Amino acid sequence: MPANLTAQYLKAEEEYRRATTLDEELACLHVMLQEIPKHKGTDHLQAELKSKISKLKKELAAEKSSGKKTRGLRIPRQGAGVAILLGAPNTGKSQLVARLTRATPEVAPYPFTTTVPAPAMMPWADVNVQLIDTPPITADYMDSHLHGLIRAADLALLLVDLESDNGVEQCQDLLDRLAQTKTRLAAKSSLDEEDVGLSYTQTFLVPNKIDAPGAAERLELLHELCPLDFPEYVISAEHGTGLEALREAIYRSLDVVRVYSKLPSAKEPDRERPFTLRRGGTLLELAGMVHKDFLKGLKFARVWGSAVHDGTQVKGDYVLQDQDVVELHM
Ligand SMILES: Nc1nc2c(ncn2[C@@H]2O[C@H](COP(=O)(O)OP(=O)(O)OP(=O)(O)O)[C@@H](O)[C@H]2O)c(=O)[nH]1
Ligand SMILES: [Mg+2]
Repeated sequence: MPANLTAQYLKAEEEYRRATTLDEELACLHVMLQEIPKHKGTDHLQAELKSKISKLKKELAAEKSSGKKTRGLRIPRQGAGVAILLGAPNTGKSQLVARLTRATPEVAPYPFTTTVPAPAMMPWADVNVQLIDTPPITADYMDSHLHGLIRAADLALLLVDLESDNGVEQCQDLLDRLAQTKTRLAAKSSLDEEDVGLSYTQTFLVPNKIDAPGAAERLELLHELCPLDFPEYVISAEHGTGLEALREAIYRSLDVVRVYSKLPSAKEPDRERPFTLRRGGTLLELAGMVHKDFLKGLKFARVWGSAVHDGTQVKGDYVLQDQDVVELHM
């Protein structure tokens, strides 16, 4: 039965997916439990939420008493959003990170070169997107930190090796491996309506090494043997083919808007460092990002942008548009 979840519930659910601390997770779960429509169709989900909350509370208590983090690696979110690279050994994950960012991860023709997940920043126009390079996933190996990182990512890039005859099989192995867990890949991000532990992360299929002999035939084979409904970006990380289209698509997938803040005394906004908000984000959310005092004391803002006349006064519920210039007033 469809649960008819409210907008507030879905927002909390999205924040839950992105939470980077146990406290944040707990706060989101509380909102979800409060917001969930209370009827028969959601009994199961309500019970799930309650058991998650009690588990988290125990975990938090354990952290406090031991002074140690119980969860593994958490990479702090930076930039407009996070894309995690996934793939079998040698698919070119590190090569792609090296191409799209200034990072210099080790790239080598043998498997298991990368041993720990590592973040790097990918520039796009005037913003940055965090990319996470990862150790490979095989039929019998998956780094235990990856579940949390995949779940918290806005996007996964699933790389496939078009140079190797095993590329398609290895891709299938990876998907099978994830299918045994509660961290899965999908065309769109969501949490399962029945089981809040089960999360789906929006994924692009990224067949790599299209420059290699026989790559086009292997790509066809991939489509035949492993049909996926993910958007596809065929690339050569080494030669640079398709990388700018991929870079742009990664940014677009985040569905954020850029907003430039301006001091009332200044003629021009700070163009160097836009704030990024999820599309649909309001002035009040921006105010909270700029400073918590603005969140409390915001009277109005003046906006220069595509949706309003220059300098229009708006209130906290104004929905920000890409490239708006905003002058906050307390
Ligand atoms: N021909 C070709 N080779 C590539 C391409 N991208 C990467 N390679 C080569 O593939 C090999 C593996 O690249 P890596 O970037 O180390 O692969 P990885 O997925 O990070 O590997 P692990 O860290 O072991 O999981 C290296 O020898 C790269 O030079 C490409 O577009 N074309
Ligand atoms: Mg690597």
